[in-house]
Amino acid sequence: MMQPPPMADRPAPRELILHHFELSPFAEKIRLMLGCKAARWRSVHIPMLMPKPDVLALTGGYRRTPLLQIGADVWCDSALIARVLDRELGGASLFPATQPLAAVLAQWADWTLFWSVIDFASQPACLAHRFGHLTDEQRLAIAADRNPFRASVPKLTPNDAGACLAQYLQSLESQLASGHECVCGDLSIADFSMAHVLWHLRRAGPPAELLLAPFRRVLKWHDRMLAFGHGQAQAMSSEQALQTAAQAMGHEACSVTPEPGLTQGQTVSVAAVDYGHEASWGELVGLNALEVVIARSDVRAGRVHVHFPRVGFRITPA
Ligand SMILES: N[C@@H](CCC(=O)N[C@@H](CS)C(=O)NCC(=O)O)C(=O)O
Repeated sequence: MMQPPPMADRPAPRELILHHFELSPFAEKIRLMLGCKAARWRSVHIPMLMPKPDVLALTGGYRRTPLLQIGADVWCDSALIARVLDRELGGASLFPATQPLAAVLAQWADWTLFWSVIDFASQPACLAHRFGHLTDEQRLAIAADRNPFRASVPKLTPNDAGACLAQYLQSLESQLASGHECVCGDLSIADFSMAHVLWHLRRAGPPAELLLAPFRRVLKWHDRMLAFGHGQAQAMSSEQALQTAAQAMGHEACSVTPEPGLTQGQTVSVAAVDYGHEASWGELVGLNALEVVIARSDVRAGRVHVHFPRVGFRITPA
């Protein structure tokens, strides 16, 4: 069933602050989740390109988009943000116990499907569609920021990426043809991860339209996903968000389950292993199967707990 999950009786949710920019696909995953769960949230716009001093004041180094902030806790990476929102907002879980592989499929979409779309959309006709209105200077600034950012990701030619996408889309079409309304049966995180990537593809102009046209069930499913909308967002400045962190009373409870070479209170760096490797440093205050948490202090944000997913991040003792 592709219905928004019913909201259970539960205490009023805390103030959710999403730091994002409009064009970010990973932020779109989270915005659609917020829409699906009919959430009210605060929207902080972050610049698409470096420098991002107000982001770094919260994270201490990590620069990727989006971030979720609740008080003086900040969650990095949409895979972890999705779990926090699922818990925070209640209703039927988007990580259903009956579909244990939904999160694995979501991870595949966030990596393999995502980079196939990015590389397909690097062909001249797509670039002209997406960036044709920009000046040469603006285009060069985007390339100068993003080329080193993604340098560690293997690159496909647009043609090879198109061939991969045709296969992936055919698989999804067949899955939806076999009586499923959603990617895994019931609505799950896999739908949101595939939806944000196809959202980006559908904005890539005529070559993408041509590629997608035969996949009618995929397009219908995607339209249903987009119909969730974004919930109720209210703008907040990044200065206000930093003040919110500085004034927060305490942090989310967390503790360290020791791992070899990692113990409570030790100074560590945490960095993404795939791309965008900028590390955050701090005191290890939380570690479990799902997340690693460091505590760090900033003159403007105060003492912040920064949470990263355990999967896909390298923890290095100082
Ligand atoms: N695995 C990360 C990927 C995030 C990501 O690559 N975000 C892009 C924007 S969609 C980004 O950070 N680009 C560089 C930037 O915004 O500085 C997640 O799920 O949040």
